[in-house]
Amino acid sequence: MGRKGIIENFKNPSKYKCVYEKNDNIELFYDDYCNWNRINEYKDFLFNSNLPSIASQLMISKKVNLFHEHVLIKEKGSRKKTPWHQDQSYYCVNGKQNISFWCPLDIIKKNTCPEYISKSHKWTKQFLPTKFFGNSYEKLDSEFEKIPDIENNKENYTIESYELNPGDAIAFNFATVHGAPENNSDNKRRAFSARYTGDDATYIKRKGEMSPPFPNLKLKNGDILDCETFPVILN
Ligand SMILES: O=C(O)CCC(=O)C(=O)O
Repeated sequence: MGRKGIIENFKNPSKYKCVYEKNDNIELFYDDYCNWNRINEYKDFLFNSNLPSIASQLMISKKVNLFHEHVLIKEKGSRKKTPWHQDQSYYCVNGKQNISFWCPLDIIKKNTCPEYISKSHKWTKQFLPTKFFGNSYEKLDSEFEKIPDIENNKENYTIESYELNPGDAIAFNFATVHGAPENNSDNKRRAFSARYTGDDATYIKRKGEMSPPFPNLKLKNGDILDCETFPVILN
């Protein structure tokens, strides 16, 4: 992944761009998603890099659908931690064959790297979505439970994080519980998250708020995902 796409993205962000932290009007932590169809560099990386084939191997899935991309930027001086959360409860996807690749565009030291609770995707727990900042989501799904206070009880969990270079990636399941520290480095911390689903993925309309919302989807609960929004890349 190059940096050109990210520059193009934030020169002309989508309606989904969110700013979580500002200082003197300078944006420090912000994100955007679902722009692959208009940013050629994103599309090329998501479709034509070796990620779909790695996704197929790691998910043990013949089929690979693109789910979406998500770009998260913490500028130098960003002091916000990304709260502990589990992606799947925000997503309109059921199933276990799915994967996110967190791909940094900058050198990442351990104290700036996202943190993952080892094997938490096997807990078979579904946690209420956590808003990155501000109040919690208003419409809550009663099937989900509140996420425990991990930040203040880290000693109770096996937490993994890594030193990374641009070109490396962390692969994790949509059910993996994760968060990220503030940007403790002297550089930007830009990350491109590439998300794919596999053979067992089906559509689910969550009872609570979903992110991304995919407002134009025509799928019904239980449908396979294959459609223009979630194109099949490998089969
Ligand atoms: O980059 C971050 O701060 C959080 C990343 C994340 O939550 C994700 O990629 O799912």
